[in-house]
Formats: sequence, structure tokens, C-alpha cells
Amino acid sequence: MTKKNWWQEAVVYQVYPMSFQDSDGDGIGDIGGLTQRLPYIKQLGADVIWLNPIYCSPNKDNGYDISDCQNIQPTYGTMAQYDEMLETAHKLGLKIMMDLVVNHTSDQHQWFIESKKSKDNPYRDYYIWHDPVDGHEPNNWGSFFSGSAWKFDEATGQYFLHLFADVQPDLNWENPVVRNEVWDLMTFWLDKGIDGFRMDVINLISKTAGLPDIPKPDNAIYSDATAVANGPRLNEFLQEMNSKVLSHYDVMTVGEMPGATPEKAQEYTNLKGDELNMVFQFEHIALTPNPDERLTKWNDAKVKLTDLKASLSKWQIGLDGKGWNSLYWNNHDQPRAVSRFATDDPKYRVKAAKMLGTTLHMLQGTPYIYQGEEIGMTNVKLDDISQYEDIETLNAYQQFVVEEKIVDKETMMRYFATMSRDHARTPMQWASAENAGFTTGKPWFNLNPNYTDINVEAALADDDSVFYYYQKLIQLRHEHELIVYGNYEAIDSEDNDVFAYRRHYNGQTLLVLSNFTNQTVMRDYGQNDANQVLISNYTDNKNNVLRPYETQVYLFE
Ligand code: TEU
Repeated sequence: MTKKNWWQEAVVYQVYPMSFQDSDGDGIGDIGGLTQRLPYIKQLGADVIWLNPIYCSPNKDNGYDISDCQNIQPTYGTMAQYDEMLETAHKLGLKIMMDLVVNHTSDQHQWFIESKKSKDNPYRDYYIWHDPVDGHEPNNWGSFFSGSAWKFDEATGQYFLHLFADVQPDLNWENPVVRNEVWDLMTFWLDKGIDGFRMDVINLISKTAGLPDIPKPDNAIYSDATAVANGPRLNEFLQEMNSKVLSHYDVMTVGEMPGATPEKAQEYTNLKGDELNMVFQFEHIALTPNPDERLTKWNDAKVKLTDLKASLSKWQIGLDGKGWNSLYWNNHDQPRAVSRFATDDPKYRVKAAKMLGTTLHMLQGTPYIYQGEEIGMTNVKLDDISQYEDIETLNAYQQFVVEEKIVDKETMMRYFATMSRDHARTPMQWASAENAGFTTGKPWFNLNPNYTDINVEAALADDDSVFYYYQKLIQLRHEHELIVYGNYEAIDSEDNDVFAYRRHYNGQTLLVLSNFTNQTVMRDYGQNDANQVLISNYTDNKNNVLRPYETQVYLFE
């Protein structure tokens, strides 16, 4: 039996601030804009807001390259505006979860500016420096953002490690002084009254001693960066973080963990509560095989439903009674849910968005809604590489198309059309008015032209919109402990058209049926004997019939 906590019963709404709402006309979303839109998030019914980084940053990785973690990026506003937003949110009954980025900093952070000055600088060991080996990089580690994970510094004749861009040097967590700096910055924000942290790539902070080479594909130059994850001292570091900081506050924590497995997640989210509450795992968003493993995440394949069911079922069963799942289809790093997992064909988009929402929100775990998902926002059509903005996308083009020539431009553009992070970063679509009501200035990034049809204003005026459907899903979770705590039973794992599962709790059973296809199918799971239909995206549920993208949730008592 899972212990009951508020963060298990909560629903989280993720705000990517630079694309959410601009309030000063500079074309960039900001804190003032978020404050204006808090009532909207409250109306949806979410309990917590996860706010992507708003700290001082050169913005090479849209705020994940932080130069000062205890001050607000001026384009986002002032600390006074932040304090006003936090107070307004709390008055509305909304909690604020901040983004904690402590695997690395910006190379413009004062710590790194000092560290690179000399080998004997007091800050040298805040980062991971290494002598060349045979005149080359110290090992074969690759960066998540293409190329080597090492950059040579001429001034001191050493390499420094950067698992992401070379402007994002990795912090040295082996150094207790660094860990204490992290505890201090966490305490700074927690003492302001925030309600938790989303921890950026937190399972990368422990690196294997000696930094050994990692096995890689023969024809690849570098190893896959994910292989660095889940290092030998990770549990120890998380337990120290918990005892030194987190255990002193009633807060929610979610660790972003590329490469996590259910077995590892059982450790990180254990019921003793001496590490984290939950993790963002990456298995279900990385199911599509690519034709060349050197291309890591890049491909244009459609997700196979049986693979998706197997992955989500494994995590449901793996953490039931042993830990806790986060539930998400998309975020600021992923393509839009309806485009990736169902269809953004205008004929079916609304049905499909509601079907995806049902499939995810009826699972065990804490659901996360990425801004715009609640109105069925879609991927954006970008025809040329010059239209992309994301450093991960641009670096991949440079490495795989220009330098290594292992894929042609047209193919890579198809991969970007499927997988680029930029699909999630088009401005929030508030209205059909100019710039979708996002800004009165020039938007920092392309608007999706479909904002004239897909926007909040239209959604709020339509009783049958995705918005009101998501509102109902959240309401059901708040009303039924069965949805929050019930255990999970997979059904027909080999069915590649319908995702069906049951939940069981205190004598009640939930039956969830979702047709992932544009065909009408028949399925009989005893739904005719149910006491009631809790929710569906079709009004007249014909027994055993599932129309295109039809979803139905039945309650048996
Ligand atoms: O993301 C980690 C990460 O693995 C993704 O960046 C990567 O894009 C992956 O391909 C997603 O499928 C976190 C942040 O969420 C991301 O925005 C940052 O760029 C990154 O860490 C570095 O801080």
C-alpha cells in the first residue's frame, strides 16, 4: 500500500516561461505574463506549476546554462515580480516547483570563470578537468548535444567535461564544497517558500571514478551520453541532499533521469522517502528505432502501440507499491504529444488529444501537462534548418549532416520534423488575434500558424474542447482515490490498436479503453456490466464499439 502524499494526488502544469506569456512587449514570455495567466492554470484544475529555469543565463540552451542561480534573468523580470507571482500563486492554491540545474552551469558562471583561470585556482575542482591522454580527449564520452563531451582549454592545457554544450561545463559532485554550494542554493529558494524542485538530469551527477571509456558502436566516434547515467555515488548524493535540505521542508521532488530503469527508480523514489518523490524516465519517449544507432534520438518512425503499452506497463508494475511514477507525454524537450503519439490530422486531432489525455491521466502516478497540451497544440512545420532554434537540433545537423555526412539533409529534416525540441517551444496560443495573444512585440520564435484555429480563447468558448476534457480528467483524479492509488492490470499486450488496462482499489475497478487508430474496432472487456462511464470523448458509447481515437473509462463498484 503506497503511503499517501499531496504530491501523489497532484496534477502538474509545466510552464516554459519564454514561450508562455509576454507582458512587456519584448517578444519573450516573462514572470509578469505568468502572473497574469495563473487564474487560467487554476481554472484548468492543476495543483502545481513546474517552472522551467528563469535564472540569469546567456541563454545558449534556453536557460539551462545558468550563470547565477540566485537571481532572475532580466528578460523574465525582477525578484520582486517573482515574489509577487509566488504569492499570487499561493493565494490561488497553486504550488510552484522550480527547476534545479546542478549537473552543470554556464561557462559564464563566476565559479567557472574562476576555475579556468589556473590549475591552482580555489574553484578549479568545482568542475571536471583532465590532462590530455596521448594528446587527445581523456576518454570517448559523447555529448548529448553532439561531438565530444570534452573541450580543450589552451590556457591551462587541460580538457573540461561537458555532457551537454561546451558552454555547459559539468560540476564536480565528488567535491563536497560543490555539494554544499548546491545545498545553499536549494535552501535559498526553499526559504522563499517554493514547493519543490524538478531536478535537471540529476542522475548524471555521479561519474565513474577514473572516467573510463564507455563501449560504443564500432562506427561511432563517441559513446552515447546516456551511458554516463546512474553513476556509483548517485544514491549517496541524493540521500545527502535529502538529509541536508529536502527533509526539512514539505516539498515535491522529481528527478529528470535519462537512462533510468524501473529497478533504479525503485531506489531513487523508495518509500522510505530518503531520496526523491518521483522521476522523469525516458523509455516511452524513446521507443522508435533509428536506422543508424549513431543518430541517437533522431528518426521519423511512428511509435508502435504494443511497444508503448509494454513500456508504460513495465513502469506501472515496476513502481506499484515500491516507488512513484511521473506521467507525461511531452515537455519542452519533446515533440507535441498529439503529433508524436496519435495524429494532428485536423479531422481527428481533438479526439486524439482527449484519448491521449485519458490514457495517461488514468494511470498510477503524478500527471504532467505541458503548456498547450490541454488545447491540443501540435508540432510546427519548419521547412529549412534556418527556421530551427534549438541547440540540440542545430548541433545534430552540424555533426551528422555537415561533418560526419552519415545522413542527408532531406532525411535529417524529416527527423527534425518528428523529434526536434523546437516543436514544444512555439509560443503558447492564447487567441486568434495577432501573435496568438502571446506578445504585442516580435515573438522570439516562430508561432505555429495554426494558432488561428487552435487557441485558448476558442477552447474556452467550446464546451467540447480539449481544455474542458482535461479539466474533467483532473477533476476525476481529485475525486477518485482509485485513479491515484489503484494498482495496474495490463490487458491484451499484443493488441496494436487498442490500449486497454484496468485499475483496482478497495473493491472498485476502473476499465480504460483507448483506440489509437483511425479505424472503428470492436472490443469486449465486460464494459457493459459497468456501473458508470466516468468519461469518454464520444457521447453515445455504442457497446463494444470503439470509433477512431475513441476512449472510454468505466467504473465498476
Ligand atoms: O534535458 C536532458 C536531455 O536529455 C534532453 O536535453 C535531450 O534533449 C533529450 O534528447 C530529450 O529527449 C535537460 C533539460 O530538460 C534540457 O532542456 C536541457 O537542454 C538539458 O537537460 C541540459 O540542461
